[in-house]
Amino acid sequence: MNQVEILNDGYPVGASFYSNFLNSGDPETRVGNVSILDSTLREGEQSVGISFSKRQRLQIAWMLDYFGVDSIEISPVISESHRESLKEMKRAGFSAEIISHGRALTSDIDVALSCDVGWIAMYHSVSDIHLRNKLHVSREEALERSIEAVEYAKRHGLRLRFTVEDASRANPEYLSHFISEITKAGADRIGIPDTVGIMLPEGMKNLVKLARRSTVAPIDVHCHNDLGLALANSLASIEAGADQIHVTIDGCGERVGIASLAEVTMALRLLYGVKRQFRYEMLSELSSLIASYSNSQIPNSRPLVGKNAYTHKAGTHLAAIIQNPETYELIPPKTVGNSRRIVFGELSGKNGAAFLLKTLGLDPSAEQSQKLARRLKNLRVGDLFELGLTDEMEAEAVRMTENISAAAQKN
Ligand code: HCA
Ligand code: CU
Repeated sequence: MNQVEILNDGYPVGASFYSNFLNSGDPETRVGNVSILDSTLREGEQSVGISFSKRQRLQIAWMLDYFGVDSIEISPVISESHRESLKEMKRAGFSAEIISHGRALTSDIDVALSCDVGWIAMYHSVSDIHLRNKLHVSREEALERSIEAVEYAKRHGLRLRFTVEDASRANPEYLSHFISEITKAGADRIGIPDTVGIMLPEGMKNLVKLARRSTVAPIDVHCHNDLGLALANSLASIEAGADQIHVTIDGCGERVGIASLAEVTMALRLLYGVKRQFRYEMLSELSSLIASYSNSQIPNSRPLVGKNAYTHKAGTHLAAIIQNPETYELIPPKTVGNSRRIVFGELSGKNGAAFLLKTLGLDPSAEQSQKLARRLKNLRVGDLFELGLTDEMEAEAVRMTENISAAAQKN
């Protein structure tokens, strides 16, 4: 199976063979129909260093819609500029649903109504730590005012997601009761956030199952990345029956953010065989766009879209990569709009050295390549330089390795 076939038709051997989930066929699972809500314009704007202009918001929304996300979330409560952005997004006629985010307060619902939206998201904390230290209300009051807010929104003809903020730290019995009462009051979806990123994947599954038992409404999950588990927790959630995953471009958001659009959509595709028509090749561009709008750099080590995601260095890797990139790549870089690079230096080895000389216009013998490799190693200069590979250079590399191995066989 080549790299493209993996993407189109099947799973990499390891994932399909070892995943219990794929073998178990859990009937509760909605993995195949999972949808994606992008919150770059809401959660993402809560990142340190991000403050989008109206023009930037609209461009991001256009691109997300074209990429193929199901919903795009924005909060009109923040400012007049956000309200105008929301209205422009509505006028643009996207395929993605526009979700207006706010608190479970009639004043926030009124703002959404003034923007003429069909779908809103409202949130209210449910953990004791939030109720006591942030909102200063009892559990009963919290439920009462949440029900009132839901009923108010329903009376005004809105469809709504109710997010039980800090669900992962709430009392489970109270949480279950809260979700079922909110559903009875008319909530159309329930959002389960891991607000402080405290969950393990197994725990997240149990949390989603508890929510599933408490409501018939579809379930969203929103996993924060404080321990680096946002992706794992999001995937675990859909295995347990969640319907929609919240993401942002590059995982931006409050503190260290939430699950990333690139990682979630690619994992769904590669590890779960979810067949969605996302334009994965836009992922690197989306990532660069956010970096430039926030005056920051994409970390080189970012999975899939970072500069190092397809950069190969060790001689053994270079030798294999120039014969067939599948040896050390999960998917071809072009799939996500990234590109392949090679680092030359003391670890290059003879194949790397041969490739370097060839690239510089020489036609090295196996011995010359060997010499250069030895010299690079002895110089102890570390990485000498990095080269981005074009298609022609890769084709050349393949021809060259064929020549080298033919010559080696003759000797
Ligand atoms: C917030 C909290 C929230 C809400 C999530 C949601 C969280 O910053 O408003 O509405 O889906 O992480 O709990 O982002
Ligand atoms: Cu959040």
